[in-house]
Amino acid sequence: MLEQRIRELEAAFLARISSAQSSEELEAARLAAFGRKDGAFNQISKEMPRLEPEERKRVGMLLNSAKQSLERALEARKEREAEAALEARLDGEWIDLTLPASGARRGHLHPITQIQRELEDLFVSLGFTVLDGPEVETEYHNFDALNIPPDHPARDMQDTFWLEGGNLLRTHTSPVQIRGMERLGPPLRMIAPGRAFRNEAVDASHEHTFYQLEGMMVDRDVSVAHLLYFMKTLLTAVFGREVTVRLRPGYFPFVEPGFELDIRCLICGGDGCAVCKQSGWVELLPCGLVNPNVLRMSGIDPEEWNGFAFGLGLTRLVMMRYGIDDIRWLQSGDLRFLEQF
Ligand code: FA5
Repeated sequence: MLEQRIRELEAAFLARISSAQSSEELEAARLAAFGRKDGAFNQISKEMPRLEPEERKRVGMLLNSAKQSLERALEARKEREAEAALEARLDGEWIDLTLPASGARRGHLHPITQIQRELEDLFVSLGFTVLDGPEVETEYHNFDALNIPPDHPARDMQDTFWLEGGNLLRTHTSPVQIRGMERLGPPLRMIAPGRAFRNEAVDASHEHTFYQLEGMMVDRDVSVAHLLYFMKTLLTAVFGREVTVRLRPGYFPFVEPGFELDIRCLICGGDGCAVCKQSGWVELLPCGLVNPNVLRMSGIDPEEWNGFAFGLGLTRLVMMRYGIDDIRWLQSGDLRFLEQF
C-alpha cells in the first residue's frame, strides 16, 4: 500500500516539477512534497513506525530514493531557472557598441569668447578689421610707441610682468594699435581682442590676466562724435537695452583728449557693491582721440590724419552683462559656473 503511494507521489511530483512555470510554482511543489508540517512525504514518514521491521526497511529505502530523485529534479529545474534569468538579464543589458554614445555632455564656448565673437561680428559689419597681436610684447610697442617713454610716470599705471631680455607680457591690447598702423597704414578701422596681463593684486574686479578689446579708427576729420557713436552702438549691441553711461576726462598718454566711459553698475544697480567698489559705476571703456605723437611715431602724418581709439575691458563687460559678482569665477574652470552660459 505505502510503497504504491510512494511511487505515485514520486511520479506526480516529478510531473509537477517538470511542468512548473515559475520559481514560485517550483517552490510550492517543493513545500507540498517536503514541507515539515503538511509535506506529502512527511505524512508517509509518520506512518512508518507502525510497519513491521522488514517492511519498514524496504519502505524506508524506497522513500529515500524517491526523495533523492525529486531533490535532483528540483535542483536541475532551479539551475535552469537561474540560467534563464541570467540570459534574460543579459538580453536586457545588450548594448550595441557601434551606436553613437547617448547623453554625452556637449561643451560650449566660454562666455568671454561668446561676447568677443559677437563684438567681432558687429565691428566687421561696421567695416573694421579684426587684428591679432603677440602677448609677449616689446617695450617699444607696449609703451614707447604709445607715447610712454621710459621714466614716464604713466608706466606706473600698469604694473608690468617683465621678461628676461627686456620684453614683457603686454599690459593692454593697445600695442596692436601700433602694429595695425605699421602694417596697414591709414585709413584704418581695426579692433584687436585679446589677453592682457598685469602684476597686480587680484580681487572681485581685478585679475592678473584679463581680456580687453582694442579699437581704433584713423581717417580724415575723425571727431569725438564718431567715437561716441561707435561706443554707443557697441554698448547697445552687448546689453540689448539702454544703459546709463557717464563720460569723464581720463588721462592716457596715447590719446588727447582722453575719456573714461563708465557704466552704471548692473550688479547693484548703482547702489554700491564689491564689483564697483561701492561707487555705483564701473570703468569699462577708456577712450579718446589718438595723440598726434602716436600717429607720427607710426609713420602717419597727423596734419592729414587723425583718429580715435578705445580699450574696452572685455572681462568686465561680460561680468556686467551676466551679473557676475566676482571676476575670479571667469577663469576658475569651474563647470558649475560655466554650465550656466
Ligand atoms: C588701458 O589699458 C588703455 N590701454 C585703454 C585705452 C585704449 C585708453 C585706447 C585709451 C585709448 P586701463 O588700464 O584703464 O586702460 O584698462 C582698460 C580697461 O581694462 C579697464 O577699464 C578695465 O575694464 C579693464 N581692466 C584693467 N585692469 C584690469 C584687471 N586687472 N582686471 C580686469 N579688467 C581690467
